[in-house]
Amino acid sequence: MFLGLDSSTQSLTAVLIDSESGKIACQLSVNFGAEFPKYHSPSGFIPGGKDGEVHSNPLMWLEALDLLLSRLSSATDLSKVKLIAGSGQQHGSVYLDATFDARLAKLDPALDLASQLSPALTRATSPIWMDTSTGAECAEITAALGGSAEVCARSGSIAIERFTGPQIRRFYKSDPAAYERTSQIHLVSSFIASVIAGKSVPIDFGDGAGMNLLNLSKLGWDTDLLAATAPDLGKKLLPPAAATTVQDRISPYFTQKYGFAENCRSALFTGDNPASLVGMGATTPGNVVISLGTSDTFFAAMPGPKTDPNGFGHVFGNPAGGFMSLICFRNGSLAREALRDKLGLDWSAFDREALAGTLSSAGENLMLPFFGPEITPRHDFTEPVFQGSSAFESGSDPALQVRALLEGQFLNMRLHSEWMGVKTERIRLTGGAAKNDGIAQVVADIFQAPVERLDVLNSAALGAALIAAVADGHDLPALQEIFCKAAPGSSLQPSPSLAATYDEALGRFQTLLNANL
Ligand code: XUL
Repeated sequence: MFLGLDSSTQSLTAVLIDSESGKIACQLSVNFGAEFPKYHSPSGFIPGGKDGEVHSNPLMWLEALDLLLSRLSSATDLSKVKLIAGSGQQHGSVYLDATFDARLAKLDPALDLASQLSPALTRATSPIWMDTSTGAECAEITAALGGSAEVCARSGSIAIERFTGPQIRRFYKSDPAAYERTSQIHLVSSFIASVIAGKSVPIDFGDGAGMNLLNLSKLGWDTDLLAATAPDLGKKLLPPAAATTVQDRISPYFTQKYGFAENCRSALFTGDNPASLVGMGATTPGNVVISLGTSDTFFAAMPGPKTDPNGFGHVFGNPAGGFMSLICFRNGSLAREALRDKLGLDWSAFDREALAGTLSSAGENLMLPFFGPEITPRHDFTEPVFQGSSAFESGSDPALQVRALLEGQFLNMRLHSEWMGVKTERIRLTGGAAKNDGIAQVVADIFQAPVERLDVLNSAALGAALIAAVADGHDLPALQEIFCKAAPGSSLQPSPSLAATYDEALGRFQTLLNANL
C-alpha cells in the first residue's frame, strides 16, 4: 500500500491506495478549523492580518498530522504501507533554527509533534499563498535582476507576492535577528516531509518552482535570485530534488506510535497543484486540467521549461518529469455567480440557457467576463464589457449573455495558454461547476478537445499516493489507467463545425481585450 498526504489550506487529507487490487483502501480528512478551534483559524488561516498578511500556525499542521495518523491507524493496518509521499499548499514557508534536525532525530512517541518541535520555530506563524503583503519586496527583487522578464525566464514566474522568495525577503527585512537565527527554511510540503523522514529533506522541483528562487533550466537554486532575496539564503535551503527521491526509513516516532512497518520509507513531498496533475492523470503533454472554482485554474504538462512572455502564467516542475504550467483566472465562479444573480437564474437554468437556443449564435457576441480585478490578464476591471447585438448588450435575451460569459471565460483561457505551445488533446474538468454539461460543452467546443470529468475526490492526496508508488518502482501510466478514470458517461466531444467559428472569435476577443487594457 502507498500513502499520500495532502496538507492543504483548510485540511489534511490521507489517501491510501492498494496497488495490487487497484482500489483506494482508505481516505480520511482532518479539518483544521473544526478540529482545532484554539488556533482561531476557522478556514485554516489567521484572519485579520495587516497589510495583506495571511499566516497560519505550523503547529496546527503538526497537530493535524498526529490526529489524522491516529485515526488512520484505528481505521486500517498501517504496517502494510511501503512508502509515504505527500503534497502541501504551495508557497507557504516554515522557519526553523539549528536545533530542528536534532529534535527530529529524537522525537519521543510518548509526546506529541507540536510540543516537541515548537521550540525550533524562529517565526511563530507561516505566511501562506493568500498573503499579498510583499509588493515592495517583489519590486526590489525584480529591480535587482534587471526586470520582470529576467525573473520570469529564470524562475518560471515574474516576482509574485505569495511566492516564497518575496516572503522570505519581507521576513529578513522586518526581523533580521530572527532571520539570522533561521538555519533552515521549508515549504509546507518539505516541512511535513522532514517530520515524517525524521530529518530535514529537500524541497522538490514541483513546489520549489513556486518560490521565485529555482532556476528552471538548471534545476538548482539561482544564485542571483538568492542574493536578491536575502543574505546567506543558499545556506538555509537544501539542494532541490525530484519528488520521487526516496529517503531512508521514516522516523521511529511514526512506526512506534501509529504502527507503520520499520522498513516503511518516504519520498519527497510536492505542491498540491503538481500532485493534482498526477492525481488527475494529466502528467503527459496534451492533457489539460481545468479546475472551475472560486477562481478558475488551468494546468497542463509541458515537455520543457517554456515561460509565459506576458508573465501571467507560472511554470512548476511536473512530478512525473518535465514541467507544468499553472494559470489562474480570478473571475471564475465569482463571475458566473455574479451574472447568474444579475439575471435571476438558478444553476440548472444557467446550464440550460448556455445550451438551448443560442448555439446558432456561438462566437457572435463577445463579453470580457471580468466582474472585478483579474490577474490573467492583470487589470483592475470593474465590470464586464459587452460587444454584440442589441438584444445581447441590453440583456433582453439573458441566454445570449450566459453563452457570451462562458465563451469569454474560455476564449480568455485559450488565449492565455497559447504561450505553452502544446496542443490540447484532452481536457479533464474538475471543481464545483464541472458537472454542468452546458459549461463542459462550451469548453470542449472552444478548445476543440474532448472533455472528461473524473470521480476523484482528493486529487492532490491521490496524486501523492501515486508518486509514492512510482518512487517504489511502479509504472505511473499503468497506475493512472486504474486510479484516474473518467466517470462513466462523463465525456463530451467537441463539435468540429465550431472550430472555425471560435478561431475567428478568438481574434475578435483579443482585439476587444487589448482595447480595454
Ligand atoms: C498556486 C496557489 C494555490 C495553492 C493553494 O500558485 O497559490 O493553488 O497551492 O492550494
